[in-house]
Amino acid sequence: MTSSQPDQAPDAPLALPGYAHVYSGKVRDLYAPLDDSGAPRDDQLLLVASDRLSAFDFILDSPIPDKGAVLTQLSLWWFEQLVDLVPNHVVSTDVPSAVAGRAVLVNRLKMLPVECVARAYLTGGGLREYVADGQVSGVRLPEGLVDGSRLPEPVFTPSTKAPVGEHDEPMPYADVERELGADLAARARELTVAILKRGNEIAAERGILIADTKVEFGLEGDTLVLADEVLTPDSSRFWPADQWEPGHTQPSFDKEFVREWLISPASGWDKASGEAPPPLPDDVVERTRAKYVEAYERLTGRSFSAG
Ligand code: Q0N
Repeated sequence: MTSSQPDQAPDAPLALPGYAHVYSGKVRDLYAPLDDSGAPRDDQLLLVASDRLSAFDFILDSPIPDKGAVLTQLSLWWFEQLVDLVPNHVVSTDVPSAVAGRAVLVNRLKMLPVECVARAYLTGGGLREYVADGQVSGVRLPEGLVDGSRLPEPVFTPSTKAPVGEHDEPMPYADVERELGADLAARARELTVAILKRGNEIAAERGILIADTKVEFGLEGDTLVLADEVLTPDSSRFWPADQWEPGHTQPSFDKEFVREWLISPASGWDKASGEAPPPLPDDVVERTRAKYVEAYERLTGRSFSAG
């Protein structure tokens, strides 16, 4: 039995012949391909998306079948839609059969020590900053905005990269410039905002709003390269466009049923208790799986088939 703790790393990683496990995050695992002598290569990584789901800062005990594959395929599709804006780290989708569909071989980059976030709509931490002082990440915003309001322009709101189990903290843009230099900081900001704008142009036609997104960049020489996953429900807030109504918390496209059940009396769980949430009922798992598939199919216009 898994013991869920807030944002705890998962149990023993999958053994993949020909690869060495190097790191496990909340929902993704990294491996290094082994060379002919059995040594880990230093130029590539295998990025494996799991079926794990986080809610209320817990990794739930119930995996969502195919979530890792759906998000991997969605990310690959977005990389193609963005390739005229930014190069990406993808090398190949020829991966071990044990992780087929949910893993990507990528170029190993020198990762920027900054979480690059852009917000098109106001909610979460951005809303808290706005309520406190009328600005978000140093950008003054109009008066009268509420939870869910669309911003006049997307805003770059970088954050620190916190270790697993801790929360990312907002990072003043001046600190980003100190870390990266003014030139690289400006390029990362422009690209992050451009990715969110392009994402929303495409998603809007398909009934989804992307409230905000977090992207990760690495360097290949002097070139900024888009890494990790991009514009997925794990890295972004997806909202159903037809239910968008500023003034209250918007329903999450993917996690609505999970959150609704966990806070309902049926779960018997108290969010404030510090206890691990209980396993999800099968129908909540199935309806959540269906939301990931729906997001993929609406956005890409392709049908998702597992395996
Ligand atoms: C990458 N992480 C680990 C340390 C671990 N293309 C890439 N090249 C190099 N590194 C990475 C990628 C990608 N994608 C490394 N995640 C992605 C995450 N960090 C988190 C903080 O602690």
